Amino acid sequence: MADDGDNTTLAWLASPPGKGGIAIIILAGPDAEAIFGRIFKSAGRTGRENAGKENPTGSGLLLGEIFDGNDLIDQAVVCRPSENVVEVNIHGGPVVAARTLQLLAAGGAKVADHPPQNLAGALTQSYDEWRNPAIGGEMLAEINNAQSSHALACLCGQWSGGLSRLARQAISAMEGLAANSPTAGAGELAEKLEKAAAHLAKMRLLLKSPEVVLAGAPNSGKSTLANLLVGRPVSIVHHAPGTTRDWVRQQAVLDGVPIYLTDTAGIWDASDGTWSAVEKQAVRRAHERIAQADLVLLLHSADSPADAVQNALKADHCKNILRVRTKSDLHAPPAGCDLAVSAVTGTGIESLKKRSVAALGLANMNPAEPMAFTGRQANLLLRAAKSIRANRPDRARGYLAQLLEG
Ligand SMILES: Nc1nc2c(ncn2[C@@H]2O[C@H](COP(=O)(O)OP(=O)(O)OP(=O)(O)O)[C@@H](O)[C@H]2O)c(=O)[nH]1
Ligand SMILES: [Mg+2]
Repeated sequence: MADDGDNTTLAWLASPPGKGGIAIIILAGPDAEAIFGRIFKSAGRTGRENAGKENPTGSGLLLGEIFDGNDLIDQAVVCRPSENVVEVNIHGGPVVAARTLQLLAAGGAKVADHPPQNLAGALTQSYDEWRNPAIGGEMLAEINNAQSSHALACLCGQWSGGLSRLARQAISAMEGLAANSPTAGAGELAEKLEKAAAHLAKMRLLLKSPEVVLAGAPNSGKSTLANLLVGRPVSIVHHAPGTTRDWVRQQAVLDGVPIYLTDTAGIWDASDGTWSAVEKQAVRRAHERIAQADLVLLLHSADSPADAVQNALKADHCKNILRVRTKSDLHAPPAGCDLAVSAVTGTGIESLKKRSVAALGLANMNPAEPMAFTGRQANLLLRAAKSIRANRPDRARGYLAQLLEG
């Protein structure tokens, strides 16, 4: 089946690339059994009655271990769906899958980038416009990074619509055009491609889950707000200032956008040398998290002002700061304060989520809109746009075909 018309034995990763629970590797061809036999030690057919039996053969599932010499690589469940085909199920970390493929290659298998029938076939047989294997492969590689349904929609929309549809429309707009001839509506078309490329930074931020850090003076309500946004009591809350020492980082979803939210120790001016050694470390660790933030929510309340903290943040080179007045149920926010919340009554929390997403530049992302999510895609879109503007539809078509098909 997979011997490419000669006597080659192929090995390929049949599960999506990237992190996952299990990885499936298929070995197919005349030497499949021999190559696999060199790295696999069977522990017997699965099922109590077969445990410990030597070299069980035939159909059914085999449990065993994969070795590189004396080094144990992983446990594996193995089956033979047909003659000369071995299906190997191992744990899904990319390192284990890569090492297993390397071992099979060292044993004589040819490692293929994708199944012989090609990834497009694996994704769908149904619609021509869905045969975009390069974008589909990149989507599968990124899919585990999409940590909310909105992020998933923005990613998956590019394969079945968005980016793929735009590229197909652009190709058909240039169908049959000779080299050095202008494309109708060239400027508008090139702009659409450039716009799709410009979305790369946003898509990367969305897929990595931005780092949002809660900062403020002790007792300003950071931990209370962290617990509310995460949806469970992840940090200790107490009326005594200085409760949080080690920072606490958890996933949360703000208005559909997945983020990592970090609650930090309260920061205050200790120029009088009143910090204890532990407090000093806690504040240093808070600054470390703030320096890496995509957005800092700087909390302040009537009893915990922000000015000293804001000065302290300057050293962290933190540009994206949203000032949030807390405990609005206890003290009415001062005039001119445009973002006030109460973690007790919930007032202002929805507005805080929306403002945070906007401050991250991730508001109003429409999953149907064409958006590049890899550097390869953005690069090809920009090249295609440049070619269209230079009246080279032949080149532009080539770049766009490459975008879709690899
Ligand atoms: N009424 C009211 N009390 C709040 C609100 N937010 C926090 N508090 C109270 O303020 C006190 C301090 O809250 P924390 O969330 O522990 O404050 P923090 O900023 O994490 O404090 P440190 O960890 O010490 O820096 C607790 O008694 C909370 O119950 C709020 O919105 N309304
Ligand atoms: Mg705290």
